[in-house]
Parts: sequence; C-alpha cells; structure tokens
Amino acid sequence: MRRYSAFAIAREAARFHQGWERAWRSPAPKPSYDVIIVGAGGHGLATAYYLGKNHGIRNVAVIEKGWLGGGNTGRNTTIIRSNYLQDPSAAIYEKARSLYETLSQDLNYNIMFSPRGVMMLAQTQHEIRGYQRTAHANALQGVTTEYISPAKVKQLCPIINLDGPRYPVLGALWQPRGGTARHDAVAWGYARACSDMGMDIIQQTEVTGVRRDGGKVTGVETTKGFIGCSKLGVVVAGHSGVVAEMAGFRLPIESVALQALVSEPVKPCMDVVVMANTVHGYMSQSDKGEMVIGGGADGYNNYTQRGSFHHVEETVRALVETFPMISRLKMLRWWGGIVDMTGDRSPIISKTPVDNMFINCGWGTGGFKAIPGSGWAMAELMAKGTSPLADAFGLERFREGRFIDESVAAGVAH
Ligand code: FAD
Ligand code: PYC
Repeated sequence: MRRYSAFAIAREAARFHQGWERAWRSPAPKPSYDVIIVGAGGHGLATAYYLGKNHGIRNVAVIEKGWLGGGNTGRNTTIIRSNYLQDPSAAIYEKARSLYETLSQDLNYNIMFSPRGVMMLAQTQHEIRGYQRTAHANALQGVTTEYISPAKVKQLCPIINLDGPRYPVLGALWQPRGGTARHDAVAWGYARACSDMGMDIIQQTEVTGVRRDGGKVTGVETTKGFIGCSKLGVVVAGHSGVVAEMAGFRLPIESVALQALVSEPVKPCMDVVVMANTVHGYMSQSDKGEMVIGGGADGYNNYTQRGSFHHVEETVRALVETFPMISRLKMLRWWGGIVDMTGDRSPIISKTPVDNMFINCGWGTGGFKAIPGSGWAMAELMAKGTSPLADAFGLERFREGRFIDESVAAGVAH
C-alpha cells in the first residue's frame, strides 16, 4: 500500500485549498449557448428537442422559473384534435396530431396517447352551420372529420342526454383520431430526450431580463446570473407579455385564467371526448376514472393559477343538462392556468423586433394539442429563419390585418 508522509498530505491539502479559493473568488465562467429557450412547458421543450433532432443544434439550454411542465402543460385537460377552419391552422394542428401518433416511440417514453375520438356538439342552428363548414374545410385540407347525426352521437356516447330543454343535441363534428395524452408525460418525455442529447434543462431559474447589444440578443439575466446565447426562443405562454417587455416590445396578447376540475373516480362510462361549446363545457374520462371537466376562460385579465367556486358552479350547471350523471358526482379538485390569448385565437410563432430573438405564444386555451407541431415549426424557424408551418403565424399579421380567425375552432368560450 502506498504511504503518504505528513508533509505530502499537508501539501495536497494546501493545493486543494488554493484551488478551492481560486474557484470561490474568481467569477465563474459564464456558459454560452447556441440557443436558450425560456420556458420548460411542452412548447419550449419540443422546440429544444426538434432543434437537436431535426437540425443538429444541441448546445441548448431550457430555462424554467418553476418546474418542468408546471405551467399550462401540466394543467390542461389534454384534448388533442386538429379540426380547425383555416388552412395554416389545419396544417400545424394536423402535423402535431400526426406526430402525437408515434411520439411515445420517438421519445421512448409512454405519453399515453389515446386516439379515442373527439366530438364537438352542435346545440344551436348556428353551430350546425359552423361545424358543417369546418367538416367541408377539413375534407379539403386532408383532415379526417365528419358531421354526425344525434343518433350517432348517442351511439358513441350513451351517457349523453340528447333532449335537453334548453340546448338539445342537434349533431356534432366528429374527429375519430382525436383524443387525449398524459400531459406531464409529454413534458417529461421531451425533457428526457433533450437531456439525452446533452442539453441543459435549468429549473427554478427565472429569466428577469433580456440583454442586447446593437439590437441583437446576447443572453438573458436570470435569478442565478447572466447566461449568454446566440439565439433566444421565448416560449412562456401566459407570461409572454412580461418577457417581451423585458426586451422592449409589446405583444397583442391578453393573459387570462382558464379553469378545470376533476370528479372523484368512477367506473368507465365514457370512451370519447365531448366538447359542448355553446354552454361552455367539455368532458372526458381519465385513465384513473375521474371525469375531467373544463369550462370557459375568466371574463377578465388576470395572472391567477387557481380555480374559483363561481366557475365550478357555472361549468357544472352548464353541463348537467347534457350529462345528468354529473349531478351525482363529487368534485375531487380544481385549478387554473394562465392562457395567452390573441385577438384571432391563433398562435404567434415569429421573429421579433430584436435580432435573433424569437417568440412562440398565443396558443390560448388550445395549445396542448399543438405541442409537437409547434416545436417542430419553431425549431425550423430558429434554425433556418423560415418555416412553412410557422410563416403564416408571424407577428406582422396583426399590423397587416391578416388574421387567422379561429374563434369557433378554438372550442372554448372566451
Ligand atoms: P406552459 O406550459 O405554460 O409553459 C410556459 C413555461 O414558461 C411555464 O412553465 C412557466 O413557468 C415558464 N416561464 C414563464 N415565465 C418565465 C420566466 N420569466 N423565466 C423562466 N420561465 C418562465 N389545450 C389543448 O390543446 N387541449 C386542452 O384540452 C386544453 N385544456 C386546457 C385547460 C386548462 C385549464 C388550461 C389552463 C389550458 C388548456 N389548454 C388546452 C391550453 C394549453 O394548456 C396551453 O396552450 C399549452 O399548455 C401551452 O404550453 P406552453 O408550453 O406554451 O406553456
Ligand atoms: O382546445 O380542444 C381544446 C380545448 C379543450 C379544452 C380546452 N381547450
């Protein structure tokens, strides 16, 4: 066995101490990334993943003020569909839906995609016309949807009461390959895949400023110090306006809470997703048996991430006519998320007035379904400066009056 003299031990201890002192006193080297993404929700993580997978850009950090998926990604009701009206929307939402089909295999992480079918009930003459129009548009866009009769609605969802006194069910827009997925798993799956590519996911670190030099982004100030980057992607949903302000520009976004609730678990009774947009309610059954129930957005701008009793009451009152069984259920929990609403209810995936700074936001009440397509498009935009899926969703459309009106397809009353 090798022996050390007391002198050698003392010398090594002194060296270690000096090195430690140097490291302690000198400012730590600042890591510089090719790309920083702000926000570890589904859209931010998917952007990082496709930057690595599709474009070979792997010197990437994702900075998150809270925890992975702790924003809207972990708070939504997980409905996935692509039955939108306008061509650019159908393209990006259908790209996302089709990526969802194989996402578990791509990420090697079970995101529990369940294409059980989604129906949007028509309960007024106006909705019949609206959904028939969408079904025709979808046929031209290559999105498989169908306008179905009340009898077919009942066959697909036997617990529905078709003959409500206020709003009878007159038909529905049916997307058989729409469905649900496990929301946290989507964030976790993308995060693990990013980490496997060598990317850094930095949680509990809030971005507090955007540093620029000559109109070009150079990095971000955070609660843990400055971090440099060549390109910056801001993907922070309800806080988009706050981060844009740090960089000196404004966004056409309003932030508002959207709430949802789940019941106690019950035996399987509903194997499709139903949205009833006239009465502001939608429902599906989770794998654990809970009835997942959501309503409309709050009627005023706010940053609360909580539920409120009046919303629970409004939502349940709205749905009980169509689903009488919920009158006998106990509520388990309720919550809220801050959604980012644009005037035309379509997202923003765009360059910004700051060079090399990009923004992805405005998914409002409906961005969970879009995560893979949005990440794909945002990554392409950041890597190449243009993307066929993203180009229609640029910020300049608000200046040019070129709206992509999805107020019907957005599905949730705002
Ligand atoms: P988020 O998941 O909110 O991620 C943004 C992240 O940015 C957050 O984690 C936040 O902490 C972080 N962040 C913010 N500011 C900073 C900062 N300064 N520094 C660092 N990090 C920061 N969509 C559907 O398609 N189907 C549905 O059924 C559906 N139901 C919904 C139900 C509810 C109740 C809610 C609230 C939303 C619902 N949505 C639904 C909408 C969907 O959840 C969102 O559009 C989507 O999750 C947005 O994802 P994101 O990654 O952009 O945002
Ligand atoms: O966009 O499908 C949707 C949705 C359902 C509930 C909230 N958003």
